[in-house]
Order: sequence, then structure tokens, then C-alpha cells
Amino acid sequence: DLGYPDRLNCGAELLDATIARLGPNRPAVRDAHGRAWSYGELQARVDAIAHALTGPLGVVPGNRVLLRGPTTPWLAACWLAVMKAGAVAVTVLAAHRPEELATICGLARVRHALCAADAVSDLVRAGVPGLRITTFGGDGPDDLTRCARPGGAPYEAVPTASDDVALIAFTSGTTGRPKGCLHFHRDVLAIADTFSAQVVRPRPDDVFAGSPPLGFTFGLGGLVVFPLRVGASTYLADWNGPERLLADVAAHRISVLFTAPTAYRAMLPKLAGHDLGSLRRCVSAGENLPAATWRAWHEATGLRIINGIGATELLHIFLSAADDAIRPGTTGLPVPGFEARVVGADGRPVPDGEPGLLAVRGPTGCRYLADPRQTGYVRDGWNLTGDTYVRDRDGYFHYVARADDMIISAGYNVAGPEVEDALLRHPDVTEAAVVGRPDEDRGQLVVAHVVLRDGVPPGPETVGALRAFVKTQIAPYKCPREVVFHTALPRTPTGKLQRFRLRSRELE
Ligand code: 3SK
Repeated sequence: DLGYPDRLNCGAELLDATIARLGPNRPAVRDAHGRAWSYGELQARVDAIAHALTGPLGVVPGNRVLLRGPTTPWLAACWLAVMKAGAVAVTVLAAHRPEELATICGLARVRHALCAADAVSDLVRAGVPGLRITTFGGDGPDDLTRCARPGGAPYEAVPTASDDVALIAFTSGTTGRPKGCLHFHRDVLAIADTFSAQVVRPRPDDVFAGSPPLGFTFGLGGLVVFPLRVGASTYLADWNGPERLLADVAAHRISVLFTAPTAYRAMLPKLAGHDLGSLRRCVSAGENLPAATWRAWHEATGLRIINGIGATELLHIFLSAADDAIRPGTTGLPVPGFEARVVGADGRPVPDGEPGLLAVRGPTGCRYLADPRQTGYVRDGWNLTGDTYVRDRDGYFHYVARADDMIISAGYNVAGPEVEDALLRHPDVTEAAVVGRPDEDRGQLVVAHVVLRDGVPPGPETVGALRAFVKTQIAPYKCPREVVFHTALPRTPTGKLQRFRLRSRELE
């Protein structure tokens, strides 16, 4: 129990309460176009948007408001305004296409949308019946940001209940079917008061930045909720490649970075000439962080990546570790406030050292928006994340695979991520995904899909070199029988590897 009062509005807590504590003049948000707002300036815009929402736009508490746009201070301001107005934010990604937007709007019964002017065409094309779209960040006379200039009356936040729904976050997981996860006002604060406060431990002088978009709760938490909760500032920009992120770290004196293993790997060969002296916290989630990537980053920068696993269903990260508690190659320990265990198919805990399904419970999850699959994900209050894990004798959780990433070849269990980790230790490999291909003799064959470093020839010699290398790293029965080269691997809009796409290609 995190001790929140019955009446709680997370937008007011993040903004108004922080200002009441630390004053309005601290830097709050900035962007790549030189926009820089203090907390007071952010509040003035948020309040003007909230007035517009509940005035001319006719939004009432509990209405669902779709938010869509690139990562900008205006998108963050719209989200905070929706919170203060007691409405429910339905966050989507700029990458969602019209058909996906139509599905999400239908499932969440969305009637209002705040959409960045440069992202509106796909939403219009989605053709959602009765949807009222208001644009922001553009030049048009009706644009929300034109009527949200600072200087108007303050907006008193709607006194929502702590368990009123604040957010519907959609996840397609790695399988492609969207599910809406409901989160309360208290959940939004809980992720700041658990993972952020106890593991990241931010300070008011921190500057946050990162690659996950605000439509992914990893980004919403890391780039909006966590900094505002402590009065820190945040640099909001879309992911634009490893060089851009490294340049931004130096230019904006970023101290807390949120990104995914793929981005850490992509930045590694580009570090030279970039000043990372301001960085003190690097957080990685969204996918398993192989020990090889952790060590390479540590060797190159001296920084210890905080690895974590989160889920849209639980809003943010629930297993992690910081500082001396970090053990490379593990995901860490339950974040204080969460409990985790490894269970068998019957839901009962398996002994330490044995693989099973990861089960988690804590303050933030999980309630799906009317979805019959809820019965499979939540069992007896425990959230089954679909990951296979082993817990060691010290209580650390070791990722093995997504439950369906196990390959069974000639009676041996081969965890795809373990083979990927071995491949990623090879200096010519930048990305790897390992899946099973049906095979009459062996049941399944281990097949590696690999992206090579620029300039490395994708020929049989490279295949031979990679296979020989893997056999020096892990038991030879785990070595891929075949290596397929790609220029990029299939990923979800939030960057997760879609092994199911590679697996279905193996069935063709
Ligand atoms: O690991 C993830 O996929 C995740 C999902 C939601 C929020 C946070 C994280 C890290």
C-alpha cells in the first residue's frame, strides 16, 4: 500500500504539487527546436488546454481522449491536461496505421482526439465514426496550441478518485492483437514511487531523455512521469538514430537515459567524439539486455546499465536493480512494492534454478478493457507475463526466453535468447534473432537471423565464422544450423523483436 489518499489526480500531483513544493521557475521540458518551458510555463499551457477540453470541446470527466503525435512538449502538455480534466488518455503511437487506429478507437470507444497536426492524416483516414479531432502544434487558426497560450486562468484539477481510470494503454505484445490495459490515477504515481524512486533515484537537477515514444508506457513513465514527480527536466524528441541521441546527450547535458538494448548496441560503435560526461543513469528495457551488451557499454562508458523488465499491463518496470546490486546478464530483483516468482503450468512456484513462467503482482496491474484473454494473463491476482525465467538462489531473475521462444531440437531445449547473446558477442553482429524451424528428424532446427555490421560480407565465410564462434561460447548443440542475413529485423512499433514473423517464415 503506497498510502495514496482516496481523491487523487495524477496530473495535479505531477505538476501543481511539484510547483507547490519547488516553485514555478525550474526548467521542465525542452525540445530540439529550442523550446524550453519552466514548470510554470508548462502549467499555464496545460491549464489552457484543460480549459479548452472541458469548455468548447465538451469533454467531461471519464471521456476517452485519444492522444497521438511525435514526442514533443505539446504532446506531454496535452496528456497532463487530459489528466487534470479527469478524462481518460488513450495513448497511441505515431507508427500506428489507420486500420490499427480504427480498431483502438472502436475498442476504447474514443470520441475525442488531440492529434499533432503533422500526424493527423492517418487518423482522418481511419474514419472513426463520430470522432472529434482537434489538432495541436500546427499553424491553423483552430489549432489547440494557438488557444493555449500562457496567461489565462488557472485550471483546478478534477478531484478524481485514486482508482478512477486515467489511462488506457494498448499493447499488441509481440503477437499483433491489441489489448487495452486500464490504469488508475494512483498507478501513474505508483510507477514513480516504486521503480523510479527506489531504483533510478532521480534528483531535481536531472535531465531525462530517451528513445521510447510517449505512446509506449515505457516512454510516458521515463520521460514525463518520473522527471515531473521530482521536479527534474525532460528533453522530448523522437528517436532519430544513435548519432542523434548521442549528440543530444552532450548538447542537453542529459543525465538519465531511457532506451532499449538495440539502441545501446547501435550507439556503441558511434561513441567516439561524443561527450557523455553528464550521464549518470542508463536504463534499458523493452527487451532482454544480453550480458554482452551490458559489458560492452560498461567498458566503453564506465556506466552500469540499469536493466529492467516491464509490461504495459503493469504500466512500467517491476524487476530491476541499481548500482552495486546490478548483476550483468540478469534482470535483477523485484522492484520494492512488487512481488515476483517463477511458476509451473499449474501456477505453483518451481524450485530456484528451474525454469518456469514469470508471475508478478504489485500495485499497478492488470485490468484489461473488456477482453476475454484477461483470464489467461491474470491468475489468482498474479500477472503471467509470458516470459520464461529462472530465479537463482540469491533471488535474482534470469531471463530465459518468451514462453514460446523455446526451441526443442533433438530433445534438447534451446533458448533462442541465449544463442542470440552468443552471436551478439561477435563484433560483426549488430542484431540477432534465433527461432526454430520444423524439422522431421530433429523436431526443430535452430536458425539464426542476423544483421551484420556495415561492410561485412553476408557470404558463406561469415556463416562459417559465426557458427565457429558460437561453438566457442555455448554448447555446440545450441549452434544455429543455418544463418540468414537481413538488413533489419521485424520489430513492433515499440521496438520489440517480432520473432513470430521470423517463425512463420520458417513455416513457409
Ligand atoms: O519492457 C517493456 O516492454 C515495458 C513495457 C511497458 C512499460 C515499460 C516497459 C519497460
